[in-house]
Amino acid sequence: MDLVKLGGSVITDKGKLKTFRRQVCERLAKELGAAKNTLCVVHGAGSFGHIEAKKHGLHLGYKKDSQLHHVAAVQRDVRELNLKVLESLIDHDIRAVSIPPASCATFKRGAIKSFDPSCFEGPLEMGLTPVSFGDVVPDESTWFSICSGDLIMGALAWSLKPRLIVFCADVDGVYDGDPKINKNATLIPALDRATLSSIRRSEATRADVTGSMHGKLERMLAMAQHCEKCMIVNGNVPGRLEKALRGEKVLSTVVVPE
Ligand code: IP8
Repeated sequence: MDLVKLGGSVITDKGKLKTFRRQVCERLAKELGAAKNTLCVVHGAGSFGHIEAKKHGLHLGYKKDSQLHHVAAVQRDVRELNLKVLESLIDHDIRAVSIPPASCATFKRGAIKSFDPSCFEGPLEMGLTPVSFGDVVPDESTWFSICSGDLIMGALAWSLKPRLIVFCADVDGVYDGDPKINKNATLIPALDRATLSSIRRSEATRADVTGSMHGKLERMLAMAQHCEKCMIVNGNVPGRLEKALRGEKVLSTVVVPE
C-alpha cells in the first residue's frame, strides 16, 4: 500500500478562509493514478480548518461554551473540503471512501488513544481508496481536540506498514533555512535525526494549530521506520507526486529512519 498526504497548504490557499485549490487537487488526483499499489490518502485541513480552529482556541480543548458552535462549524468545514477532495479523486477513477478520524480512533489529550486499522483494511481489500483528513474530534480528557492528518498518517504507518509514504508539501522538501524568506536556503536530499537537530527551529508564520515543521519532521522520522521509503515532494509542481509514486528519481527530501 502507498500512503499519501495531500498537504492543506497545497490543496487550499492557507491564508484565505475556505479557499479550495480545485485545479491543483484535480491534477494531484490524476497523478495519484500512477500508484502501483493500493492507495490510502490523508489530507490536511488548510484554510477550512486552521484559521477558525486557531481563532477559537479549539486546539486547547474546552474552555468555554461559546467554542462549541465553532467545534461544529469547523467539523462541517473540513467535511466540505473532504467532499471536494473525494469529488476530485472519484472524477479521476479513484474509488475514494471517506474515513473521518473519529470513526477509526479515540483521542485523549490531543493524542490517539486507540486506533482501529480494520476501518482502512476492509476498504483496501475491496479495492477502495480510504481517504481520511485532519478534523476536530471528541477527546476523553479535553472534550474536543484537533486531530492532524499527520496523526492518522502515523497510526496508518505503524499499523499497515505501507511500502511508500509521500507527503505533498508546498515546498520541494526540507531546507536548511526557510526557502520562502532566505534565497540561499538549500534543499536537504536525505534527512536523518542528526540533520534535523542541526536545523534551526523556525516559527510558523501562518495559522497552524497542529504544530511546527520541526514537530512534523519528528513524526516523519518515526514513520520512516515502518515503510520502505518516506519522502516529501512539492505538490505544487506538476509531475513530482507521479514520479515519486512510479519510483522515479524526483527532487525531494527522503526521510531516513534512525
Ligand atoms: O491540516 C488539522 O489537520 P492538518 C485539522 O492535517 C484542523 O494538520 C481541524 C485544523
